[in-house]
Amino acid sequence: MKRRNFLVAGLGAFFAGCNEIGKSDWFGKVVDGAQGWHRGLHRALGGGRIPMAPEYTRADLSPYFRGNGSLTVDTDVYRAAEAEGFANWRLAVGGLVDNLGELSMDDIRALPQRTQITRHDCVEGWSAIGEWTGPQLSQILDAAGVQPEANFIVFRCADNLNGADYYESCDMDDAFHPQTIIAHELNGEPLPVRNGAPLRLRIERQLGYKHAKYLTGIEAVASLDDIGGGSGGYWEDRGYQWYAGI
Ligand SMILES: Nc1nc2c(c(=O)[nH]1)N[C@H]1C(S)=C(S)[C@@H](COP(=O)(O)O)O[C@H]1N2
Ligand SMILES: [Mo]
Repeated sequence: MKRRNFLVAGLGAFFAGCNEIGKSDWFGKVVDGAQGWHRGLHRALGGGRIPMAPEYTRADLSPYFRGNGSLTVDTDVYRAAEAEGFANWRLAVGGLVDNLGELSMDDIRALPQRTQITRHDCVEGWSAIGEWTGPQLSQILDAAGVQPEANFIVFRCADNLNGADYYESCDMDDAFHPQTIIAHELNGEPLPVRNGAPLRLRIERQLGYKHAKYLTGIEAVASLDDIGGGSGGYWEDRGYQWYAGI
């Protein structure tokens, strides 16, 4: 069965909207019209200020953003994808959503983009400041239509460490947080392989291991019990905290 590409329809509305009522009007309608989780989050926060991670300036950028953990993906599929510049990479969107689908790299780049300069803190004792660009995860989740039973978003990765697939997860507050983005650029360039090419999560209020690299899919789920080792992430299954707040 061919999966419906829900975002193409969404973007069609976007471009039609530009002609008819102007881009900002359309965007305003989408924001006003946010349903379900998105609206719930704003209600839960009382419409007040959302706690944000600090952002920095270009003068603060680390000269080199090192890689950590997996530095590439040791599979033929990944090597072939790298050889073609990740032109045919797909991000699957599934689980408890109304519109299952797959986003192409063009779909990801066609969404409204957010750029943020943030500090990455790894529990191994190093930090680096980088400029990340990509669509907010909330844009993708709103297009997908997260069902009310969903409590978490799971992030699937292409790499396998010592026999276990790397994965991560977060709650809906972080999933819909404005600084949670699916990054495809670091410092204005496509993501280097060591930093998770072609797509990686940035979830700025949490520690380094939450920032899943080599993303292949996102899934809305009710419970984390049946995923991986049941603790919500590769490192969590090995004893690290699930909520890794900075
Ligand atoms: N898929 C995947 N994501 C991952 C890792 C990994 O090994 N595989 N390592 C994590 C850890 S511990 C850190 S500190 C950051 C490192 O990101 P960087 O390689 O861009 O420095 O990625 C995180 N995300
Ligand atoms: Mo880390």
